Amino acid sequence: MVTAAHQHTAPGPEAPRTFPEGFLWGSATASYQIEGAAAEDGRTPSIWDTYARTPGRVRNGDTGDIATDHYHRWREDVALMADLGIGAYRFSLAWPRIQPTGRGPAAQKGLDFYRRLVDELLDKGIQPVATLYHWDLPQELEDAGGWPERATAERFAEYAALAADALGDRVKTWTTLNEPWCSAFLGYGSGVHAPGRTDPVDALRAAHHLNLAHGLAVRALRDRIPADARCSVTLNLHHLRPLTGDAADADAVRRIDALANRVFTGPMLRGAYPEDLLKDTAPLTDWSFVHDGDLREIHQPLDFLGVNYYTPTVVSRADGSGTHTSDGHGRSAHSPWPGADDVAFHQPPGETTAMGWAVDPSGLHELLGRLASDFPGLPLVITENGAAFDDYADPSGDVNDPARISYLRGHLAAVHQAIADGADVRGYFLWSLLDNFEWGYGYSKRFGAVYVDYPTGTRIPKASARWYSAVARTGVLPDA
Ligand code: IFM
Repeated sequence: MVTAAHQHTAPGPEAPRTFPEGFLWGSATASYQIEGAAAEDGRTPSIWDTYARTPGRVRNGDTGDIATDHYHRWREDVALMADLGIGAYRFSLAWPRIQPTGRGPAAQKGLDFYRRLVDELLDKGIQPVATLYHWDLPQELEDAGGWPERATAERFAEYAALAADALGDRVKTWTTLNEPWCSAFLGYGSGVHAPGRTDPVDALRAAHHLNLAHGLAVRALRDRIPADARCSVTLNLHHLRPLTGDAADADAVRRIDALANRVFTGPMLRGAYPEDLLKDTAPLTDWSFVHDGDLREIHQPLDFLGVNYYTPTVVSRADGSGTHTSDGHGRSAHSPWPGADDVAFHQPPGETTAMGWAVDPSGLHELLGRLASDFPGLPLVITENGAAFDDYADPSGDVNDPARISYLRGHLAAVHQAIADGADVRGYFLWSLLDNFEWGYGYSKRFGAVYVDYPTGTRIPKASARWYSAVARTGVLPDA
């Protein structure tokens, strides 16, 4: 995916927005959100199974037990992608399916599921892009301490090795972690994600051990996969804006940038934690959980950086009252921002999606520009972008979602502009292929290009799926 020749076409008044030759058009999902079959073929509970079963955690008491039943309908889902002309499929491997206790030998039935899926993708000419971890930590590893414990990173490297041994001959593009910010700060800080713990120091420890897990896993992958295979990580980089031009608000941006973005890009891409992050959090921890040699281990060469973008984040300096305002990730009495209780989060103006997230493609354009200048030479791939809306099937069975088409068009125009400005963006993955389990929101939010009728499992491509299909097939973004 990262070897394509890149010719940039700047959009002029008459120029069609044509993407570079070889640009990869994909769609994305994640194991717990779509697979179902929670107890099949030896799979054990993950932290999300436990969390979803805890009353009050997930809207309507929804769980991933059945989800979209992809574990049984995978062939149909691959056929759907093939019909839509999608060139790449980003999916995640369920750790508790492959290594049910989080340690020891692999479960062949779990691996067989992914072998069959990948073979089918390859057969249909769809490039598989495998993510090792999209939040479904085996519960046994959480019981042993979870991500705040160093041993979890070591277990992750062993799991990465098993996955690479089994699939490395077929999967050429690997991602270690999806959005480690959510795993660390929503999982162990605010508690709105599994495992639902709320300790700011545990959140920072988790962030470090996720960084370490990434580095160790890249090494395990590189030792096993062919030299032309690619390794990456996907981050949900927050595009931050100050509420006002005041210096205090600029400082709020700096602090959240450290906790949201640079806590990962620092060690992974530069080999060091940012000094300001260590200073801001010094009242909470001395970071002695960072051992000698860890940063060298984390700082592995990557073939591209996966970027997930949905909406920008607006911050200001607040009065330090100790509570935090909603930041779009669910409400909690506990902050996901250790040591930043005096930062307030604000709803950006304008149109929103069903998540309440502001629709603002300019944030994506600016984020890509910043990444291109901060990390020159590192190719970028949009590994997630998309929107939830209140979709429904009309009496004729069609699902019309013009707001999603407009969202996608705006964001793809932003990607195109970023490329024209010089950012090396190699691909775009729409989140999501299917409506699915949206974490704490259960099935109440629909992100799919394909509608899922949950009682029957029936799939209905939405109007946006047909629209995206035309873009993917032609590589050209239509004006309307
Ligand atoms: O559904 C999630 C996905 O699992 C991770 N990125 C954001 C999406 C929408 O919230």
